[in-house]
Amino acid sequence: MSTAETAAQRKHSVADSDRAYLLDCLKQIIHIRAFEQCALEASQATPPKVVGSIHLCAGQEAVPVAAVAGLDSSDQIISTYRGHGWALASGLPVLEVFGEVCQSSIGINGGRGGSAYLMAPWTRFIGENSIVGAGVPIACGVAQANIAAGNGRVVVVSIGDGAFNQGSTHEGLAFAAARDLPVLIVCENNGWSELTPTSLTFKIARIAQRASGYGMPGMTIDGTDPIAIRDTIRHAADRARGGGGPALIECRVPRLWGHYNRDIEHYRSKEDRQSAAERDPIVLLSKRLAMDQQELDNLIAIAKSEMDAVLEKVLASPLPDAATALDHVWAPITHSAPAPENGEPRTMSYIQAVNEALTHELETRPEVVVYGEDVGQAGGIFGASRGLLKTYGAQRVFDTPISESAILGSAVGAALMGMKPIVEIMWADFMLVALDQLINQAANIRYVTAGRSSVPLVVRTQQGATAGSCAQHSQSLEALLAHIPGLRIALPATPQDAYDILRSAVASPDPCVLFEARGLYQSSGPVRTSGPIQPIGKAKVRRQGTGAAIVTWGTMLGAALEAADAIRNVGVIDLRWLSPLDEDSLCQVVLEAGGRVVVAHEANLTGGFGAEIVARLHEMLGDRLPLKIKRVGSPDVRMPASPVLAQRLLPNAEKIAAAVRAILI
Ligand SMILES: Cc1ncc(C[n+]2csc(CCOP(=O)(O)OP(=O)(O)O)c2C)c(N)n1
Repeated sequence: MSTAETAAQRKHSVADSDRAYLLDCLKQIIHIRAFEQCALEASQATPPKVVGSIHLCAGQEAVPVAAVAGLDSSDQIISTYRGHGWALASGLPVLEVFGEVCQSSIGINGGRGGSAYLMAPWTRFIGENSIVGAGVPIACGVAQANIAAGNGRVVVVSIGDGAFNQGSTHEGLAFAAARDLPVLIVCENNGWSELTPTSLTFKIARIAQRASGYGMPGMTIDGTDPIAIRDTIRHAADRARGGGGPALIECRVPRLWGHYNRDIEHYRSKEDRQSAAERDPIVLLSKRLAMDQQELDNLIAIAKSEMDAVLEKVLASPLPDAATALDHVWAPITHSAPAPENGEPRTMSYIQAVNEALTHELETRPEVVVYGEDVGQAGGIFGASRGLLKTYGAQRVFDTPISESAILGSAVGAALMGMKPIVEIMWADFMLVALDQLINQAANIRYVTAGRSSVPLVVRTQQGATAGSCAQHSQSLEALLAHIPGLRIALPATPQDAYDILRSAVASPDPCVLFEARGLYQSSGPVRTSGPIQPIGKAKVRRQGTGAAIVTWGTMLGAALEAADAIRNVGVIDLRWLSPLDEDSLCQVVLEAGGRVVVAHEANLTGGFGAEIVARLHEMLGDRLPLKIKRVGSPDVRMPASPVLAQRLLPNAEKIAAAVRAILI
């Protein structure tokens, strides 16, 4: 049989309706390949025209192209760092995508995201993620927002096979399944987890087998076949849109090039590379369409020269303006005066005040949702959300799996889409298993998108040592998060502040973490619930005094006041917010106290926020007056469960008073 006859026969074997679609897919795949080829060459040029690591998707292009074909035009996409193909298939302008890969001012993020963290949440392409698995919980939150909006959208989150051993992937799958979220988890299984074959790290034949463990359908398909991909995605998307919940779609793809641009693949056999090359979707599709080599070469050459022209334009565009490097870490703060207190106060406990604030926000803001472990039916283990599920329903107040990454990550996704999630992390210590979603995700988004997007979520947690609490339930962790640009941090210490600060945090355009004080939950005091929202970042002078000043926050406020009462003329300032820090009030109090300062906090001293206060006071006031400063905190040990041992370590009124007396000598 002649070659011509074979080609003719093949032509007939593809239905006419599929032909146009497959040809279109082939052209898109060639377009993406040209992009990746150009980016690779630019990164290998001397000197390199693209700096840093880039992760290219050669061999995997059919997945984004055909998945998008199976989706509705408003469905959304989250990809990994290997996401250029997804960005282009989603319709982002090629110049802006290439500009971002080159960290140029014309990049979609003005060079702040780069190749591996390109973000465009204002489009259907929400963004890439450079943290393996992190996109899955975020997709859950986007899906929550879609359900709340009733817009019928589905979210696709694409991850690699290696990512299926990542905790946040498991948590996201569990969360999506528990809530029947319209999320499609697309696994681009290229057989490699960076430099390691994933066969070494899985004891299952197909990743999609995992799906049944979560109670969702799982399919394994050929990730080079645009028809299989489109149809599987379309079917799963229709099911999810109809309330059927998430699905896991494993697409088997070849990885044609290395893990990243400088990967020489010394660890990979020739045979493996060869068998990947045979599965190149360009080769397979052109054969399926019986395209002759000349026609294919022409398409490739045209795409390459178009892409060279794009790169040229990018390289001719200005670099980002270095003067903007500090912009968009946080939303600007308007320095208004504290709102006047009005209305009659009612006496209530700290935890009741939290409940009142949650009630107010749910009542007045339809975008607010309140969730976490035990938050719904039980009303929170401390009672903060008691009664809220009954009043506001299970779409707005609900229980989650024990999945802190999914709780925080879904809050990121929901906030990104305009919701106002208020999530509870039962104990601050538990936040440590999920810090990625706060530090790598929430804190970055405003900055990376140059202020076009933000994630104004609120995390409520509680901390501190109480009688019998063990080393894993007693830490004071505020310094850890106050270190992170992009987050707002507060520590309410009175019932009134528990109410006011929560309401201010909900009004804040930036992510806020509130460290409440478990030891104070049952303490009572007057609370005005009728006043306006207080500005964030305002300290409160609790005692006036010119002899010395105690600077404190959170659980140490009571001890500081007791210490001040024991000595004449000692001022106390309760910082309340560590970010933003009220430097003006701090300086004023310290100036009034003649530079004699005790900084008191429950956390241990090394790297505690007290060290930051001391450094700032020296920088701000060191040349105006002599400073005499002492810090009081826990020593650098782990916290024992025994109250006898713990009391020996924890700061208290006597220790603070002793420090004040020492600086008064
Ligand atoms: C949480 C986390 N751990 C490790 C890494 C380093 N890392 C980057 S890519 C990668 C391999 C991921 O493999 P896979 O999920 O299969 O995706 P692929 O790179 O093959 O697309 C690793 C380990 C990371 N970025 N994030």
